[in-house]
Amino acid sequence: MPAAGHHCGTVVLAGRPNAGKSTLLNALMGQKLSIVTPKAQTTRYRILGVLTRPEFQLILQDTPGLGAAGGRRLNQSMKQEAAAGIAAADAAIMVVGATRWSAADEAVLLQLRAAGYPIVLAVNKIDRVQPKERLLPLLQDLAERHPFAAIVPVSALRGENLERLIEAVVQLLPQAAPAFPAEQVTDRSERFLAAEVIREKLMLALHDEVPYGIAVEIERFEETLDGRVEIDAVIWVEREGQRKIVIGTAGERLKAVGRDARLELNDLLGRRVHLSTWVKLREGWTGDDRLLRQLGHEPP
Ligand SMILES: Nc1nc2c(ncn2[C@@H]2O[C@H](COP(=O)(O)OP(=O)(O)OP(=O)(O)O)[C@@H](O)[C@H]2O)c(=O)[nH]1
Ligand SMILES: [Mg+2]
Repeated sequence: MPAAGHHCGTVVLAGRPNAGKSTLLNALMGQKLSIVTPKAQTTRYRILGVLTRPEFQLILQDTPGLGAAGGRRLNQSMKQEAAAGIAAADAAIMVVGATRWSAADEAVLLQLRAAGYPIVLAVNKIDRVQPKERLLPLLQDLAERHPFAAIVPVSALRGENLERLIEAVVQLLPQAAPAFPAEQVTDRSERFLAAEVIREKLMLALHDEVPYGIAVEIERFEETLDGRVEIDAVIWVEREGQRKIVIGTAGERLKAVGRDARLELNDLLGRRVHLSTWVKLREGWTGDDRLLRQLGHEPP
């Protein structure tokens, strides 16, 4: 296909933890690809969403939140994932909350500026601002911080103003032929998405430090002849105490997590899912490069 008039390029979604990057990716795509929880540092991996329309192919890259504290190898790997996502892009959507500019936002902007490409600022969670006039002073303040290519107030949660955001970024993309087949929506496998859905349900069910000490690994992902999918998942925990918490009294918590995950996977995969889970202890895995690599991380 000739590239004339057709735009294609990669736009990284970058921002501090919890700004709403993954919610925005899913909303722009019109389907859930990246997991979302109210807890900071939910996203650990980069994930692409490929939005294809006749005039453009917008390759969106979700990244882990930037500026999280902590020197553990897992955190370093997340930071590296975000940096690699920023390096590989043609432009950025910087996601901030519609409250106030923080030191963490400033750090993200510095990192994006160094990339040297245009930045569109998505001011997210505007559904929380009432009355709407209260946004104006914030938008003025934001406009003075950087010559953003555009500043677009949005609500990823409610799907507000997303077409304007798409228009603003598509303009910035190079003229090029599509990089992905039109029917491809992500670079990630069903196996990866399944592990992430299970991790999301775990993170939602767990509190304090526990969500940060768990990881999910799919050991078996098999389609049966009658069209079901059988999934064996290992839930890694860092400490013996975490195993007990994940399993819960009489196994109740793990059972509920498994049910929630299975229901969502039925929809996601469009097939009946049979899910088996095992909770296993690997002391200090968040600092163990070998297990991190096994889990698809790339510790620096
Ligand atoms: N009210 C409101 N909440 C939102 C909006 N967008 C996201 N959220 C909520 O903000 C929380 C964090 O959303 P995520 O999409 O996981 O944020 P993230 O930036 O991907 O976070 P990390 O992956 O941890 O860096 C979730 O509870 C979302 O439901 C929005 O437009 N309005
Ligand atoms: Mg996220």
